[in-house]
Amino acid sequence: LIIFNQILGELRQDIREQVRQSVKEMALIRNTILECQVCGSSDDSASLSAGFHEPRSRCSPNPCYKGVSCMESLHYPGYTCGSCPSGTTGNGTHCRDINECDAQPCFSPQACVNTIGGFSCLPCPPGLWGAPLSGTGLDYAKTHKQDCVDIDECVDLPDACVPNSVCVNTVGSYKCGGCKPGFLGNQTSGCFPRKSCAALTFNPCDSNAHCAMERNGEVACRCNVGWAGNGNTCGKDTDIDGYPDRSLPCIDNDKHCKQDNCVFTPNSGQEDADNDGIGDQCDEDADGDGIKNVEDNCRLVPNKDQQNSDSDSFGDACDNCPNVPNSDQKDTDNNGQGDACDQDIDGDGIPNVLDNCPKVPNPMQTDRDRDGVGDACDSCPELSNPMQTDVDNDLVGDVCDTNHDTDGDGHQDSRDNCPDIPNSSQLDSDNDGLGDDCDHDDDNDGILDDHDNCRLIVNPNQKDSDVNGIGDVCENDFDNDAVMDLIDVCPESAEVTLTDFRAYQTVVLDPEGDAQIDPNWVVLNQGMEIVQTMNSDPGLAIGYTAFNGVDFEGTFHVNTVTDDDYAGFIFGYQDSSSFYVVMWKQTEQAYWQSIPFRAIAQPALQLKAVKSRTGPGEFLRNALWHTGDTPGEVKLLWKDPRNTGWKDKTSYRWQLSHRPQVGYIRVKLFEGTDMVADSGVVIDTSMRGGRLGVFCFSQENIIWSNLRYRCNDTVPEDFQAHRKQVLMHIQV
Ligand SMILES: *[C@@H]1O[C@H](CO)[C@@H](O)[C@H](O)[C@H]1NC(C)=O
Ligand SMILES: *[C@@H]1O[C@H](CO)[C@@H](O)[C@H](O)[C@H]1NC(C)=O
Ligand SMILES: CC(=O)N[C@H]1CO[C@H](CO)[C@@H](O)[C@@H]1O
Repeated sequence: LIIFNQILGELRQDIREQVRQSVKEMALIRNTILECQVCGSSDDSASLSAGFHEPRSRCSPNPCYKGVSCMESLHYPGYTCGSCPSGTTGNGTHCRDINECDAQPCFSPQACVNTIGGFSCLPCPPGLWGAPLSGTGLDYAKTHKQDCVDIDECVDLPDACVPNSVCVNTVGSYKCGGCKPGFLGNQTSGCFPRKSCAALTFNPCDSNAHCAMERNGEVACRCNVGWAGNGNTCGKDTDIDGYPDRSLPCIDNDKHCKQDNCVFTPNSGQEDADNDGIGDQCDEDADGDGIKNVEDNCRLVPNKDQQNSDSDSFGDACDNCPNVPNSDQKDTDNNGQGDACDQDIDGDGIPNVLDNCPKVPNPMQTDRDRDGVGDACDSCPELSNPMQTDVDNDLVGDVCDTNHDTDGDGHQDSRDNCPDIPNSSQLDSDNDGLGDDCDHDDDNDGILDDHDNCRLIVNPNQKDSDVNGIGDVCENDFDNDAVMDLIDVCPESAEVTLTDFRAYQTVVLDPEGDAQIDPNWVVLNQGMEIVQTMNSDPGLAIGYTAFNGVDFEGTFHVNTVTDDDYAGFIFGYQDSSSFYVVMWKQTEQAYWQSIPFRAIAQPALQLKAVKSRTGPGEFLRNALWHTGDTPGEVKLLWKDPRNTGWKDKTSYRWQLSHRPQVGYIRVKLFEGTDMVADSGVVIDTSMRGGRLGVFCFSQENIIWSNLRYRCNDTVPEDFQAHRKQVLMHIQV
């Protein structure tokens, strides 16, 4: 207890001590405050305690930079300032703006806008897109960057280019190109679906017409066989020569809407010498001189006097050599003076007697083999052959004729510009000796064919302003032959432009026999109509143009009731032993000469491949007559099972498709508007292309009218179907 009391006493002493201490301290603080003059008295502090003189605050008014906090301090000067606001730098009392743009936070230096205490970036430039950026402080500016990425206008702007055209995105912009494949037009006019007959919402064609696509993508209407007109309006065309029986109310004044001036006899040229509205072909007095054609020695030139100074059948008024008999009236240079009386037949300035090619213009007279026959007309320009014999009528002289033709296109290897690729047309656009078909740069402009937007015309710059994939220099005339593609029968061959048989080679198929006379060919309508007037031996008139794939059509009409013999047409002609013929007879008949063998003709329309060992002569003559195979001469590929012959004074239209690259042949025959025969798909590769012509055998007064050929290498759809069928047959 004594110890407890002792401890208690010490504790009491301690507490007293502490109270005395605190009282002392309190007094000291009070004195300090009282002594304080500097602080002065504020209203607030005054109200604190009425009894004291309040000291003034060092932070009021705020001595720091605007917006920076102030804290009183025991140290001089009695306050401290907080740190400068972000975006500025300094000690708190004084703060300076930082230029964040120095850190280049924006897409471009020019796009950065420095503000007091921060920065902001201008929006991305046109064509680019990025989120807006602004901020404060260097650190922020250094760690953030305005991102502007390219806008793909082609995707994001639905109307950037006209619909269905090519849109090309570029950085910051875009370009509009041509129309997409399958569309036609441009950025101004718009791009519209390439027309197609199937897609027409409104059929503009006559009910007797069909719709066809032109090369330029336009839709055209063509009257069906047996109808004529402009396609929008068609009328019956009994003689199938392209002119309707009655005039048609066409709005475009198309000449094919005018009434046919010979309704029942084909005359595709509508020739009318006396302008009496009746065509020469059916006008009993074509020149209107009062003398009927059959008696008139000038059928087309009025000559009442019938004067005829020489002994040929042409009166002076229409005789191009009035004083020299010339029943052929041939006039090679078309100068109005017949060859028989022309001192310079070819008009090359060199008189016939001195000219080494009297019938082919060659002012230079070049003659490499010095055989007296100029190169221009020499069938063997490098081998002497003054006689120019050419037994097989292939225009290659016998001495240089090898008949060695690896690819079967009718051009012997030594003359074939593509000896291993069948190419009858021998087209060589750049004249480099290499045919287009084995030349990878047909026009020699350094741009390979597969990439050349004008394959046949030199255009190294490939300029294509309307971006349609066809170069400017060949836009409307692909082969540069001055005939617009629209009417060009061979838009991709400068050598063939329009159907024209005005220049032709005659081939007599029985030169030995004199059973009958040779045919007499008359060519009308700028080469689109041929008339044969004589009852003759078999003969051909063959155009000089050689074709690969071709479509060939024409109207066939026997304009007499006399005789009942053969007539037809030729394709794939390579020489007088190698060609295809489509021939037709009126009645069945055995040939009157049974030597060398008996030949029986049936009336059926027939398709024959002639590959003759003997060539022109009795064998080939009888083999042609015979409806059947004659080994070594003729193969009958097809005959019309109806076995009916042609009718007098009736028009028939044939349509032939020949695609030698695959051996496809198909012939259709129309009588009036009806198809009466169709060979179906016939495959034969004996002739890989060749020339076209017409054929007659003992029949007179044949008209081949409204002739039309077209280059066409497109293999028809029925070819594949046919192949499948044949294959299945083989498998079974
Ligand atoms: C666009 O096509 C229209 C109509 O075919 C034609 O008149 C115009 O010249 C073309 N414009 C250009 C730039 O090719
Ligand atoms: C070319 O032949 C094909 C197939 O036979 C045919 O469809 C097309 O119409 C022909 N082209 C021309 C321009 O006649
Ligand atoms: C056999 C044949 O026709 N061959 C080619 C000849 O040339 C044309 C065009 O140049 C090609 O399309 C043929 O295929």
